[in-house]
Amino acid sequence: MQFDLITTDHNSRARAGVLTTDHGAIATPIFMPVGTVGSVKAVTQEQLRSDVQAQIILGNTYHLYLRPGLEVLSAAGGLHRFNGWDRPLLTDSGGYQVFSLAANRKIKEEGVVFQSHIDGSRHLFTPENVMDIQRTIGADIIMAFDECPPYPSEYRYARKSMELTHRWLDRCIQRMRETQPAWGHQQSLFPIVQGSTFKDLRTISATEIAARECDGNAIGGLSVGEPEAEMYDMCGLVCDILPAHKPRYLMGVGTPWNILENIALGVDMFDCVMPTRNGRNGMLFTWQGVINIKNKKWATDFSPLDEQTDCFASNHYTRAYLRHLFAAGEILGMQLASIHNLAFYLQLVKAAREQILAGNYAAWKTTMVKQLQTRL
Ligand code: PRF
Repeated sequence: MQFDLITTDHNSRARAGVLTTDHGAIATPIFMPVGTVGSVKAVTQEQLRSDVQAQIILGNTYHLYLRPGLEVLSAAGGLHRFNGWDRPLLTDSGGYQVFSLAANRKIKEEGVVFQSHIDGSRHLFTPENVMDIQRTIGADIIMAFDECPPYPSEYRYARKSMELTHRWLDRCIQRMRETQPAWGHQQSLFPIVQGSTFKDLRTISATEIAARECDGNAIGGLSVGEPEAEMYDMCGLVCDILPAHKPRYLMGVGTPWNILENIALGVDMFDCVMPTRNGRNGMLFTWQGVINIKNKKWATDFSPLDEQTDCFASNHYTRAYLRHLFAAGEILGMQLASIHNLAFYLQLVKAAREQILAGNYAAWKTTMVKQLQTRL
């Protein structure tokens, strides 16, 4: 994997770059649609490719391991072959889902024992078997096994948890050295900075993570309920420590304005379920602000979903029609809202990149952050 920095903004820490994997290149900053079980909910691969113009999508180790399971994924030849996505893929390690979804989880030095949220069956995740599982799934970028402490966390707990995440990281790195990619293409391991909302812990964690000299680095444990200002403080502090010549990935963030603010702090990669999950609930993100399409006020609004988002959904359907689909409980409503929101997110980061290249990012961001939060 290779990362080429093209420009760093003069008035912020925003960067434009190109990340190259064996499945193709990714222009950064980038947003990665989430395909938890190997499917971006309600959106086909063709729509992702040509309409949304996704460059990389995410899968989850936790979900894929439980269903369809390694036997099927292995027989398929990895996730790329199984779901037909031939562009770059990233898998999260399960070090977050296991804490948010699984029942009766017990954290030990060895790893985490948990019960499946699907059938209650008992499993053990360790740094080693999570690397092995991600080898089998075959994503281009794979994540270290970490613990994401809840917000708020006590200082002592956050420190112990961070130290455990660092020890687990070294076991992940060791396992990667001992094993080979299963499907012929390279896989890069990204370690994850933790440390909750404590500046000294974030400093220690970012320094430790930077010292491992992996191909890229991630920031975890944010956007878990803390105030936005605290997320930006932590993210800025960590970005200033992580090496400039490696990509930085902020996990599970966020709203359109969160993304623009964190790009200004030096983040290159984002993922979030928000455009798809909120889309399925009737929330549309547009260049003018946020819309609840179920609202009566859209009943006879025959304008496009968003004049400024170029995608099949926005170009061919009106707000009034989409509201009707939601009111009638039609499945097409969820599909169109998901496609529109994802296309908007991808066009937003593309515009951010163009502004960085033009040297105008900081001023543009200030205007956009305000506009995007408008409730229409
Ligand atoms: N760790 C992992 N995945 C994540 C997170 C984390 O801390 C977050 C936190 N926002 C989202 N996804 N492994």
